[in-house]
Amino acid sequence: MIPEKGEGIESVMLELSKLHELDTDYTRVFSSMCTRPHPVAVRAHLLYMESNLGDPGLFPASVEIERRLIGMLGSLAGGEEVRGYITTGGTESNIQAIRAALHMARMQGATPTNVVVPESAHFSFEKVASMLGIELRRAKLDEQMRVDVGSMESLIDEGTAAIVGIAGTTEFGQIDPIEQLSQLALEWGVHLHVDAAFGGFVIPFLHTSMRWNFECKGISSMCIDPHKMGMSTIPCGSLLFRQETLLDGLGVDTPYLTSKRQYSLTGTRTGATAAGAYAVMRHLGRRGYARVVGECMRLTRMLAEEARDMGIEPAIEPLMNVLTLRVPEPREVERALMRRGWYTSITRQPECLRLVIMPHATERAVLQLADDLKDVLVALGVSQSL
Ligand code: 0PR
Repeated sequence: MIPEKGEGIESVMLELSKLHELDTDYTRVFSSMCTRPHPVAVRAHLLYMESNLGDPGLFPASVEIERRLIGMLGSLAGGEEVRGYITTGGTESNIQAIRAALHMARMQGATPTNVVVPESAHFSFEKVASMLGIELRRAKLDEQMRVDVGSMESLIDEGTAAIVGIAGTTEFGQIDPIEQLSQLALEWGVHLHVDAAFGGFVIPFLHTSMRWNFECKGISSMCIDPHKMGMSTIPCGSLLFRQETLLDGLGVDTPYLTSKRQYSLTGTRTGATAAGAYAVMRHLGRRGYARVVGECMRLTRMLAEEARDMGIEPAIEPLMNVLTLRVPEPREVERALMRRGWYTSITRQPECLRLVIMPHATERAVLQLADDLKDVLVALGVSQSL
């Protein structure tokens, strides 16, 4: 209830500080794809706290930051000339990418009815389907948890508005065969959207020759989230299009505002997270992110090694900083780890213990987690010989 008589600032802040203690400190969190924002992102965010990109004429500085940020994200995504905007995260980007694809298909005289996604697609695509009134077709995965291109192709028909590839799947950290999907998109003349919400700030810094971005000519749109491995403040995602006409399809007239068209899903939207992402990308640069990703990968491999010493194998050899372990009774193990203060999660199919090794992870935490995992497995009687 809103109080009749207002309270002093200090007393309100005291109440909030106490409440804040309930929030989880990231130290023991291995379940999240977010992390502590980089301090420079926080400073930039605070500086641009008042800005509203929903009324860009009032906030030209934020408009310029967004333009530069899209340019930087585009270069990360292998496309120098991309068009796009800063979203609230992967969910908004996925919704808008498919909306743009539907719009384009209709403009070309088609009657789009479905979108084909890998079975590993993030649950945001369920929202996409229900909001846009289209059918979601799910293509099968191979044993490495990558989408099976044959299965994908078998689901495409004349009603297909778009196909989706995932560069960094939520559950297994797998990368779909984007190059082959790109071929498929070109052959069928359909929109290919690549969801790199998580992988966009990881894959460019791995030693891999895998092609995953706009260098593949069949890709029409991509999303990359600065608020995940980009170490920026929440909520910050991005939607990138190869062609301006796709972005145009999202536009609505905004007659009484300082700009006459708006392309975002939300109306009022902060410029603060764009400033945060811009600041951290400028500050870290490619080398800084390479160091961060390198350390996450070192710890991921260390944890995988520790698990192997316990006789536990990963479901797939980790390509990114997501480790999925084939532990017996994963739900029991997750609960037991929780009782020891560790936040972990479980994959759906197959059920594995899932650990995301984010930039807040330390070697100390990883080794303690490994020790606790060993104890938990012994206590549950699923491993006697440790
Ligand atoms: N695409 C992929 C590949 C994702 O992994 C996610 C989110 C999204 C899209 C949607 O992004 P937004 O949540 O930013 O809209 N993946 C994480 C997940 O669902 C999000 C997350 C992050 C969950 C931090 C928990 C958490 O503590 O697991």
